[in-house]
Amino acid sequence: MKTLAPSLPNIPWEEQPSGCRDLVWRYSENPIIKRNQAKNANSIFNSAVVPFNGQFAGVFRVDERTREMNLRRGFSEDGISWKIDDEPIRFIQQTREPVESEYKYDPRVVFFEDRYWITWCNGYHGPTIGVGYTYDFENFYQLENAFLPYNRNGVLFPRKINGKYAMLSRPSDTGHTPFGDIFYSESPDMVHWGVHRFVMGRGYSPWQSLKIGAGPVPIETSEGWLLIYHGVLLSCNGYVYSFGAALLDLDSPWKVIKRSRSYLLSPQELYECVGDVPNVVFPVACLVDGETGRMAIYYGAADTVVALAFGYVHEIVEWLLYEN
Ligand code: BMA
Repeated sequence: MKTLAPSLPNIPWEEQPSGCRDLVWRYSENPIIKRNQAKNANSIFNSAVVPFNGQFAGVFRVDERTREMNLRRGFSEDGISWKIDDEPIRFIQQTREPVESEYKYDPRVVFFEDRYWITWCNGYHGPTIGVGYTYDFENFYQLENAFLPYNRNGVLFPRKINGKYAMLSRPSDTGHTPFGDIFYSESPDMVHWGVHRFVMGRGYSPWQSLKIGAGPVPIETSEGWLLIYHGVLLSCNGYVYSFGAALLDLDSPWKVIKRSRSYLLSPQELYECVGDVPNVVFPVACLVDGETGRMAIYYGAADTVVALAFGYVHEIVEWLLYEN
């Protein structure tokens, strides 16, 4: 089994606590980002980070104290301690008719070809998938929305597949969406999306019975794309968000090779269970060291703070293939 990702020797890392048999374990100093550590922030969560110039950069979901949802930029030397801007990112519009979005949230970021691509949930008569890019984390450009409303959790693959850009997404509604399955779409130019395919649906096991959605950018391995995804169940007290993993075919990612029946992480710590939205772990970014297979998973906790968890790509893939 091989992880086909570049090496990242300075990936944030903490060894598995002794006696812990979980495939994914939490950072002992969680949460790494507090709700109010940027100006006027009500909460900072569901945020995306990438390696940048030997250090790290990110696009953060910062809900303002007006409770408006927006994206801000941040930088870090070690991937753990972050400095987040005072103001939202102002995208330079490269759309045919510039339209300010009503809100922005839940970003994903991935570097490929020559730039950092950003997708997010963009308010345009309801939620849909916004697409943009930056070369330098100074100037940010926005393209057309990928899909018609309503859609969320748009996640790009880290390279073209069969010569096309490829994206996972989760068609939704205008509210809190009591349903949801993952679909695949492709594009020749990052503007026109089509050739839609069903990937996988809710209901495979109870933790993912209500809806599912793609999490971080898929990780390429010799056995297939490793996708970390969130799943939701409805309890008598509301939605409970956990996350698990799936393995998708390398050339036809709408074909699921294996999928987890058990979750990898569910809300159990206080900072995951108490906050603006209780009982949420929501993964959106994953740093990977191709050399060692180490993974650092960034997830939003209780829609309030950012937390970190660790694991090994090969252990999760082997568990999916042989044990799950
Ligand atoms: C989803 C999104 C996420 C959020 C989750 C739990 O619909 O709004 O941003 O983390 O609900 O509230």
